Amino acid sequence: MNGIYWSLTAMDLMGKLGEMDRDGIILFIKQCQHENGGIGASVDHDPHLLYTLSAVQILCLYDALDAIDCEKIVNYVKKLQNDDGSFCGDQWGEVDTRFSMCAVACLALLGRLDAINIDNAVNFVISCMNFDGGFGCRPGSESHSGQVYCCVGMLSITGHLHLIKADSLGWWLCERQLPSGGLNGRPEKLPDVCYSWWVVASLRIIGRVDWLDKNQLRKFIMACQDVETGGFSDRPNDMPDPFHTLFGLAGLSLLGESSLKTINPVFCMPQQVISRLKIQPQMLS
Ligand code: GRG
Ligand code: ZN
Repeated sequence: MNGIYWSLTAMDLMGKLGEMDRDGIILFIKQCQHENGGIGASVDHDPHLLYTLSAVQILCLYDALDAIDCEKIVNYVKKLQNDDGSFCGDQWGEVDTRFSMCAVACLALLGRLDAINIDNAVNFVISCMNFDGGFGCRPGSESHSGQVYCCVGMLSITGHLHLIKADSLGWWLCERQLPSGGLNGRPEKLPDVCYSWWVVASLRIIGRVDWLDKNQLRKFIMACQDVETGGFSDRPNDMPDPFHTLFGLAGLSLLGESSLKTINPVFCMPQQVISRLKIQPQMLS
């Protein structure tokens, strides 16, 4: 399910969504929905918030939310919220700020943020903020750019960005840029093209994207495109895959690439889809 979301969003950014099998994909999503409302990664796989969000995103790309039982999805998401405001990813109980983002993004796309306790959800995310302004997966966990994107995105959707230490976080995020121009996910790690999304989208949401050297980052992303297949890999000369292809293109779109549609930095979907749904996540300037 994630793979379909990554690939379709990449195609949509390039104006090629029409080349994909709309009916087959919608049928596949229907076959992945369970009685409890949740959606699995594939047919006969357990339901999980990660795939439920991807499925909702795909249906939004196709303007086809009416193809599935959305009220059941709302109930599934609602039941995964814990008393401390956090979310489990599924019935087996793992808690992570990724799931806070998945829950609120999913409900916002369905127009049903009223179904959960927003104050508790925000308090849990804020309890995962660290001294460096970054966020981890649970209280006390190390800051990681992927988790930063989830927490900043969640606070943007719920209108609570004023709770972020934007200057400290912006500084930590722009320190992710390495001499190659690429970005890493946390200190001392290798650059990876997908952080052109997790880091740059976070900086865009908090209004500090100009703190990066955009030309150098663009050069790094372009060097990750495979000349034979056209896909993007994590680093130059590695094998390309749909995940890094989406986040490479999405990063280029954030950097202002005119041959791509404009991407929404919170939902990682074309801005025209988010505008059609009349969703306006908060952004700092
Ligand atoms: C709407 C796009 C979108 C996503 C939904 C699930 C989710 C919300 C976001 C995932 C954010 C995340 C945790 C991204 C990081 C992915 C990644 C590259 C993990 C690898 O981590 P490490 O520590 O890799 O193994 P490094 O790069 O540190 O070596
Ligand atoms: Zn990566």
